[in-house]
Amino acid sequence: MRLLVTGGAGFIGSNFVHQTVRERPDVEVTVIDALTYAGDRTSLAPVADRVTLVEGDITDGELVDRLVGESDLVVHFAAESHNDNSLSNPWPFVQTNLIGTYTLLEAVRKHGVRYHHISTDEVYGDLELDDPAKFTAETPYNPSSPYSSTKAGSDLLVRAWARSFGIQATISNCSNNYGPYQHIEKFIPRQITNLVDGVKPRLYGKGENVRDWIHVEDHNSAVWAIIDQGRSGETYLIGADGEKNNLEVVQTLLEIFGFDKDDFDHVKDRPGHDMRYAIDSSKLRTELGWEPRYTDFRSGLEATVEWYKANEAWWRPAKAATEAKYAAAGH
Ligand code: NAD
Ligand code: TDX
Repeated sequence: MRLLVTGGAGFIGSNFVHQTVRERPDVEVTVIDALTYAGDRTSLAPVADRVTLVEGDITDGELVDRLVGESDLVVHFAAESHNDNSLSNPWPFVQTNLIGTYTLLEAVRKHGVRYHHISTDEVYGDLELDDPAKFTAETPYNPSSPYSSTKAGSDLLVRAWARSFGIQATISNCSNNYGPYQHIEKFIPRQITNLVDGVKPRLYGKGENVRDWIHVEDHNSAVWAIIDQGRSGETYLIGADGEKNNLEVVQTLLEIFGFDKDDFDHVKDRPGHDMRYAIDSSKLRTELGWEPRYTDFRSGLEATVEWYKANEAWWRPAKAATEAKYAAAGH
């Protein structure tokens, strides 16, 4: 099978490529990635001999048409993915998340190629801390930020292309991922790399916001379950019952590093900050028999800390600029 992975040099996409190469020797992998600040070709170095990396933009219609035409399956990870960036400059989010997805869908339609769309739980907006309901595939869309609204728009394009043009497509909406190769602008790797540098973790607001954490390997095994057995036109929510508030996460990291559990700073909150995400993944579990393997958050986090300690060469070049960006925004 010839597989085209968009955004395969980013966090989740590179882990997906690693997992695919490891577990599916019959799959030929091509990656298209624009290698933005968030993409890093060295994230694919361990599998370089098994993967073709094309440096290119998913809004480039000619290139996308050619690569999709040479594939049997497209898995679309490429996106502008960071909420804070979308608040300072929404334009690249509109460009990549909406126009990029449209460009892929047109090529998929023309060539009759199977398509899987990677999306986020943030399209559903947020929940109250004490809300008994979790997000399901029936929850109405209610995104808060330029990031989540452009992801929501891209999901709706996929649904329309499936219904109106009959493309073979599935969508997955996953909760917050953690694990190796995540850019250090994101919450967990930012705090890990701060702690390595002896800098206190930075908590937005009071730290009461809840995220539903899932290890990236579990996200990607669910994506393969959907590709293998999912029904075309359907949406599957991916989550591993990993709800934690941000304060708990910071305190677990402080404990892992052997520091005092109150040794963190509160910083300016994110405007429009979603309070809580929580995923009901029963459809995926019941229909497709998927189960997460990383069910102990603390040990998953310990392994992630070890990875960042062992791979400083991977993240160090981006650290000063990332922190300068946060300092300018008051975070
Ligand atoms: P990331 O920012 O780490 O990686 C994105 C990749 O896309 C990078 O390699 C970047 O170079 C590439 N890219 C960006 N614009 C491009 C363009 N125009 N053309 C080609 N390549 C381009 O993101 P991530 O955290 O790995 O997220 C991957 C996908 O998963 C996204 O669609 C995101 O919305 C979704 N998602 C992420 C999470 C999470 O917790 N990180 C959770 C649920 C869903
Ligand atoms: O320094 C920080 N301090 C802090 O308290 C940072 C960077 C974040 N936070 C908070 C904000 C959020 O409540 O931590 C939480 C997680 O923040 P992010 O890592 O920025 O993730 P989030 O905004 O929840 O979005 C993530 O999950 C859904 C991904 O970035 C998205 O791509 C995905 O769709």
